[in-house]
Amino acid sequence: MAQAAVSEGNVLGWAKTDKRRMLHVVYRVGNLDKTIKFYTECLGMKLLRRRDIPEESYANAFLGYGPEDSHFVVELTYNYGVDKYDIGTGFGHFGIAVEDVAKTVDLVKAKGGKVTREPGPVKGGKTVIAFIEDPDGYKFELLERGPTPEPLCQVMLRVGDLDRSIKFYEKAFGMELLRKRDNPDYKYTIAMMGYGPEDKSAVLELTYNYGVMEYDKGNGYAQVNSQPFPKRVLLYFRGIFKFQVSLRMVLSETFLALHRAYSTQLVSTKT
Ligand SMILES: N[C@@H](CCC(=O)N[C@@H](CS)C(=O)NCC(=O)O)C(=O)O
Repeated sequence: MAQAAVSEGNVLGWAKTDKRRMLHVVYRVGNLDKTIKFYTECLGMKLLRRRDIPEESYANAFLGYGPEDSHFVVELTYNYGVDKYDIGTGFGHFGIAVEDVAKTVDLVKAKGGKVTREPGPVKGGKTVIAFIEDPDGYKFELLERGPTPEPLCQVMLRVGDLDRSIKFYEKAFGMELLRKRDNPDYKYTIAMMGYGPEDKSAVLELTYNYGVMEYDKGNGYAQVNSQPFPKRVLLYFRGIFKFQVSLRMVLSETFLALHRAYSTQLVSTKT
């Protein structure tokens, strides 16, 4: 197989040349119409696309702040008849950049939404934030920032070994460590990983809470899709979080070696 001889250098090289970016964050919701209403009315997202797949008993809706070919978007999945999911503890929140957190919180309250943390400076920092919950209980952190091309700016995941995770996202996905910050007063460290600067593109915010090695995945949050390739497979990192990557990449021996090293699982998918 030609791809079997690909070196680690080449695997990492693809990340620089294949126009990789975070495409979709995929998760399951119990009522598509209710979630679409909340995201469009309270968070200012647009409904970009909706499709029903009755033969497989599910429907999808794609929402975001701009077209899918240039923006990171949410991909909601509704499975017929399932109205409740367990979000688990590994998924943290989505970050949304807004120009006025207090105003957004007022709007969320006016629409009957749930605010779990009132606007104010983040503990140990200056950025004004607030936390709200969508109809399924997925948390959104509102971050006060100036205008940005990518308001859907973060996916926060909790990890049990930060350095191992950083290496994994660098090596398996070609992401860069954009920033790392320890917050000893509140006993956590965060690492921002992604394909571009934080103010212009969406990033993964990995959070390590001192001494916490294990989290539950639940069954609500699914995966981040990166790589605009037609043939993709799902990749699990230590059985917790999934990423979709190209089949070509997965066929390389180096990539498989990375998998063994990081105890990931591969699962095929139709999309
Ligand atoms: N123990 C926290 C650690 C992460 C954390 O505290 N993140 C900051 C945002 S970077 C936060 O949520 N602060 C809450 C606040 O300021 O009220 C967790 O796992 O969510």
